[in-house]
Amino acid sequence: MDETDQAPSMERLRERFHRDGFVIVENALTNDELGILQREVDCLMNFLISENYDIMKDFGGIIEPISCGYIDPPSTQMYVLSKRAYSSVRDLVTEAPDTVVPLLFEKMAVLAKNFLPAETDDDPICLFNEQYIIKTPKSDATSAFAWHQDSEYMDLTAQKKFPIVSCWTALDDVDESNGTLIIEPFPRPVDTVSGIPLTLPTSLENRTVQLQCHRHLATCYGEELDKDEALARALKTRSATHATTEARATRDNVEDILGGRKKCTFERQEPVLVKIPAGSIVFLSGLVRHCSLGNSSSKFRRAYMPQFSSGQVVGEEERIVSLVVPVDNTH
Ligand SMILES: O=C(O)CCC(=O)C(=O)O
Ligand SMILES: [Fe+2]
Repeated sequence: MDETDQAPSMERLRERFHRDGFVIVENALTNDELGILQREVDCLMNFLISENYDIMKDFGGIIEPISCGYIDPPSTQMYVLSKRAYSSVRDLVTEAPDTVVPLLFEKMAVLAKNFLPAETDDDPICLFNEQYIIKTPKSDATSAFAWHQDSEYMDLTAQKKFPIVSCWTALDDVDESNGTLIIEPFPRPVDTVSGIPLTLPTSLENRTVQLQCHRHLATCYGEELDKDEALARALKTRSATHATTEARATRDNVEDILGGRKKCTFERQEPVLVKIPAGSIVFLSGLVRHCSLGNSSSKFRRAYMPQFSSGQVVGEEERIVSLVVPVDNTH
């Protein structure tokens, strides 16, 4: 059966994630799960609007459930460190049965784990950040994001040590009219002699190897494309899939590719416009280059984006960058 007829296997998704720096899982959430997130973000937005905030001007469209002002500031900082504490503070925002907690820790974290190195006692998978990203209607002038990599939000020390995965979750159907993402996949290594694309291992178990690999691919990016041009090119290649090159690809030793022992060139890939239904998730490596468009439609565009890290992210002088909440139950 052709891959287009069935959902790709997790192995295939992992392979694509490490090759391209991102992967899209359409309709990853059930309608119930989607409803929980939509109701929570609507509640937070309504609160901010009732307090006369301008979501774009005052918040840049970013709403953090715990710190946006909807609940009183937590009395201790324990929630930054512990799942139990995080869950109880989080449940003050939206109470059972509408709680986001199981969706966050049991569904999103479990999916995200597939794209991070296996956890160890020293390096548990952690919730690193959690936010909604809102684009108000007709906000095209203010709601676009420039090209960036999500790991840029961490200091350099942290960037070099901790792989992160952003789970960008569409809470509305998204396309070029309402502020979707444009992603430039990692440049792809191609054997200089045979012209055959090389594939990297599907699971880069070790934190250092995964980070080295993604960082190396990201250093091969060319100049940032002009956004209009990126959109035009993405629209042109939208229907094309990577299936043809996938079929010919050979698996190669990642150390040989990264260490320059395997003679390969890195080919620039066409930008990808994300056009997906609400409830779909784009898993983004912290190193993949992406930007987003403004919302020129007459409706809100809502997205939810928890981010997970391999290890507890600390930067210079061991300072905690954001959250360091281990997602499993033993912590
Ligand atoms: O939702 C968007 O438009 C882009 C958000 C994004 O890339 C980010 O917050 O890092
Ligand atoms: Fe981003």
